[in-house]
Amino acid sequence: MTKAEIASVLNDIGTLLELKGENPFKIRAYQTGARVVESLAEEELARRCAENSLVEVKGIGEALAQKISELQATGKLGFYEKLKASIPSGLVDLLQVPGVGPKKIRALQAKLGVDSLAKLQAACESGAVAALEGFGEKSQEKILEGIHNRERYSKRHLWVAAWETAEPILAGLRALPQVLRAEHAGSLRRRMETVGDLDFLVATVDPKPVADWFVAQTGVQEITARGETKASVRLQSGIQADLRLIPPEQFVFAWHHFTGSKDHNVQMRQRALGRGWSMSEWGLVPSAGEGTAKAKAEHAGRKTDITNEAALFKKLGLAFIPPELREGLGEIEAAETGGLPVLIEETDIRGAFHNHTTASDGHNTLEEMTAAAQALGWEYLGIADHSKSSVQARGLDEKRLAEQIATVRKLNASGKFTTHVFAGTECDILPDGRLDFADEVLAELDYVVVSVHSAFKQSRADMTARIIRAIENPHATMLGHLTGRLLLQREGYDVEADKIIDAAIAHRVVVELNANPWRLDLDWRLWRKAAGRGLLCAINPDAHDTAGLADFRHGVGAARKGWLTKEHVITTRSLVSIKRWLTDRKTG
Ligand code: DGT
Ligand code: CA
Ligand code: CA
Ligand code: ZN
Repeated sequence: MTKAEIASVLNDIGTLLELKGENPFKIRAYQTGARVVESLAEEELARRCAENSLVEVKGIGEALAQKISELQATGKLGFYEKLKASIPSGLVDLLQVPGVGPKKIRALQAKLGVDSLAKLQAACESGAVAALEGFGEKSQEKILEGIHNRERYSKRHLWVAAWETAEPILAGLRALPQVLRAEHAGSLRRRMETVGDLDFLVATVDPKPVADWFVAQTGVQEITARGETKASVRLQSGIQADLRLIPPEQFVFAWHHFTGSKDHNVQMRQRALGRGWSMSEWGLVPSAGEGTAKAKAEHAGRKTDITNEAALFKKLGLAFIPPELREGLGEIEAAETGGLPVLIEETDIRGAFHNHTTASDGHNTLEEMTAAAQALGWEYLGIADHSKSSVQARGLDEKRLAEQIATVRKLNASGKFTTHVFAGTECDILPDGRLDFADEVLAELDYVVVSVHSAFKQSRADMTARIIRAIENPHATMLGHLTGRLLLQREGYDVEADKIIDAAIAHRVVVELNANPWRLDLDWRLWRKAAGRGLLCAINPDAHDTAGLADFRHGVGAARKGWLTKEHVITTRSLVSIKRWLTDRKTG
């Protein structure tokens, strides 16, 4: 097991022990153990397990050392399995409701007999939870909302998870001899931040063996539909996948149709009708005369001059519309008048500003992160570790920050890497809108990302005023994850994004597009208008390890969906230009 996996098991054990009401010292020992394991280098962990020298590490006792070694060597732990088996699974499910921790679960079980989500929901609906000591109306409402969100969330999947499931299936389809062409469609192709189900399209004249393969592939849990031209399965990961088998000459029409979105399709059909065509997944047929059914029959199977999507759009007087833009949000009008943006590409990115190191809650050192940035071909890497108020993330105080700045300057001077490192901070926005560091401390940095990490429950007006106050600080360069949302886990805090965007434009503060696939914050839906008004974007991976830097790609996907061009995104600028911009901002 990797150290991250071991740490996660130790944390789980802590939570389960808490659920059982075990001794707090014992619980804390596992939580501490998890943190210690996280902080070790992967090699050191392996070596100490092999040498039996884990006990020498501060925070790891005899019993814990033995368990860590067992996990490291075998990937299993008997103690953990027994512990899990000793607790009803319904009780463990309750942990997924936001705001419901082990302590509350114990109270709910003891006083109301709640041991499942269904019982918790019923207890909330009857008002019994509100009447419990330590709960109240507000908390009951929040729990109910959490249960409802959980149902809503569980129906969708994070884009990256869907992509990782879909890629090998697509490769498998493409390897079949009967498959002339295989493609993704649906929300995955449109790069929605979450995906309901996977849609695969195959061009073939021999559909049966392809469908046979699809429903028999490893990972299929259940076949939900099986026909001549269509098959649907539920995969073990819980995601559903549709396969559609299309005659080659209709492939382009089907691909366009099943890419969607529905709104885009409706508008395309209207446009086609206005030009005398009836458009469907089968093709384009003349809409005038005897009726479409007859025309359809005549045209079915007939060769067409439309063999790619660009030709299909052209037939309707449109420029090619990239899939990310097909949401029925004005892309057709833009495609008619030459107004489509030249969307930003992954290769345009030259650096990023919001990244962490082992100095705070990152898992790789400054040098490791810089080497990884260099491997990506980046001209610069911004390091923005947490500030002192983010205690749980081991935020830096003034002294450690000063040391880090000196280390960064030295690293740049050493010429060890071609990638330049900018010294920054991810400075907490305190509940009243002040920043976590004094002005003279912030002045020493190359740039400052300001983010909210506390007091999420403030009112809309308070949260908006708080963030605007932070933006007004002359040292603020960039605003981190504007809403704080975690997709499928937590709604963003309640803010007036428009007002914040206005303030950012007025104060020349960049707003980040946080590229962590759980965040993608600020949302793509808000970028087009904001950028049109002059807001600058920074695509920031918010990397906590070297692999996390590659998340910038998710940011580029979201930026494309938000109609952003290279010019809207400062992290496409060269090092020279960024340096000039930062200096200019500080002095002007
Ligand atoms: P999802 O799966 O919920 O993330 O979203 P999609 O967009 O992948 O939706 P899905 O899988 O139900 O259908 C794939 C595409 O097929 C959809 O984007 C557009 C097209 N489509 C499906 N149903 C309809 C419909 O009733 N009318 C029109 N015009 N298009 C449809
Ligand atoms: Ca879909
Ligand atoms: Ca579907
Ligand atoms: Zn952050």
